[in-house]
Amino acid sequence: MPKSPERKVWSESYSEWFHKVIAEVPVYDTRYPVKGTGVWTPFGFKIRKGVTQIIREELERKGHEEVLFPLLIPDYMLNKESEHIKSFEEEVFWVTHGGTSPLDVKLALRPTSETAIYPMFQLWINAYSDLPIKIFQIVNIFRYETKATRPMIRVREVSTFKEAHTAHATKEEAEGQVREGVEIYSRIFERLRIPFVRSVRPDWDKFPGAEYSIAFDTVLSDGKALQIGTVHFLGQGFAKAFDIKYMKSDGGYEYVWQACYGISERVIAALISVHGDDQGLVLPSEVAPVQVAIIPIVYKGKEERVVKRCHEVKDELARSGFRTVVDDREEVTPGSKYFTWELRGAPVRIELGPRDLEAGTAVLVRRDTLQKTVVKVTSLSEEAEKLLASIDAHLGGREEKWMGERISRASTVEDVRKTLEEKGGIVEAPWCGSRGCGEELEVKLDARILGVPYNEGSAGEGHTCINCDGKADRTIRIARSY
Ligand code: P5A
Ligand code: ZN
Repeated sequence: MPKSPERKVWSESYSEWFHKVIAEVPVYDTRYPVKGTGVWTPFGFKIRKGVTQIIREELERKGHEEVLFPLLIPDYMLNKESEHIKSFEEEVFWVTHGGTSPLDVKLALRPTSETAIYPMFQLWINAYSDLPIKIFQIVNIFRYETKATRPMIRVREVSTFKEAHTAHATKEEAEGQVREGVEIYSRIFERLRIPFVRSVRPDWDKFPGAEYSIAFDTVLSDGKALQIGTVHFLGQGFAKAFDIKYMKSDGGYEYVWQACYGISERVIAALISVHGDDQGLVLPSEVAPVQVAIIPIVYKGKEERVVKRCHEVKDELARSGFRTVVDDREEVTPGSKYFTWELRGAPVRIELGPRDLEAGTAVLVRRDTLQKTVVKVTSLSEEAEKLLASIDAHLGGREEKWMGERISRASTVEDVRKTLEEKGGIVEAPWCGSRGCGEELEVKLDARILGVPYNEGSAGEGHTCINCDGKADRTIRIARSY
């Protein structure tokens, strides 16, 4: 069958594909007997580590410092900010006993850490010189999700929750921090070649306790949107609830201004989903646990000189900084080794046989298009380097284009419905801005309002709201979503 370099041949059964790939590689084992949890396998953990490494680098580059807070939050702390607790109440797991003795103070498993971290901010912040604070942690959190759970995408133990929390002297600075958070996340997704749109969530869907929330959404192969990260402006709400103040130069006190932003293993689910194909994982080079898989073309492990040469090539590539392995399993045919490394998403495969040894050549196969080239064995490092760069560029361009084709415009409710049904993705339409219209649209279309475009002009101007025919002053984004 000719291999298509285009994205997805499996869009009809995306969910099945996803479950199959994460089980077959394997990346993540869903058989652990607690609903909404899963196990990162050795290979899955390596992908996860590549992703968390990128997250750390991008946050640290902008002055965030890593910390580690306790998992347990006393009930009186969790309850301090009223909007926050109202919304999380039904999602909290509680620890009520130590052995057989009931605890005096019930302890929550953190559903997110505002209420764990901010009481400590209250202790750490006294003077203007204590600000700003910019910290993050990568931890597990627990949410008793009642919607259908899905591996990595909607779990009850989020095992890879990166949360950043900041405190500032002024509103301007905190809102500047929100913009920086958006830029940091954009960089992270760009490095992972995950396309996204950024929307200001509608008021009724913002993070509980926030003044506004900006969300990143991508579109998966089945046309449904997935929220892969959020940045929140918290204003002074938590600062007032937790009494976080600093002394100003005039001797008076001012509550701090705050921002927070979060990403989870959903990003890893998106990474797998947007790039993968019928052969399995396709990974950008930065996060591929193995970048170059070397396959000796020998049968029944014979031809020792070929295997030896493969190991020499491997050592050479490793010295040049590649993550590489020789698949020298005996009693496994080269064909099934190709299958293994395609499934695991190794960007480049090198095939080396007896004839290559004579000719001083090697065969290079790129994972994204499965195209083969023959190169001189002496220039393998340079060729592999070029190929990785070309694959990364191709993945970026391909996903960007695919996503671009799934952002449509519509001017009537019927248009929106038709687009959602026929090609899915995100539909933009003029909106009057009223909550009533937004909520009616969600019901009528069985879809979610993602919000208005972040940082773009108000393209809805001069049109009429698709729901009420009133004057539209903004664009609304609508999608079926996870
Ligand atoms: C921001 C960090 C917060 O919790 N507090 C600290 C803020 N925001 S959030 O929108 O509620 O979550 C951040 C991101 O985490 C992902 N996420 C999940 N991933 C998998 N399973 C879940 N049950 C789950 N819940 C949230 C989302 O990508 C979200 O944007
Ligand atoms: Zn309206």
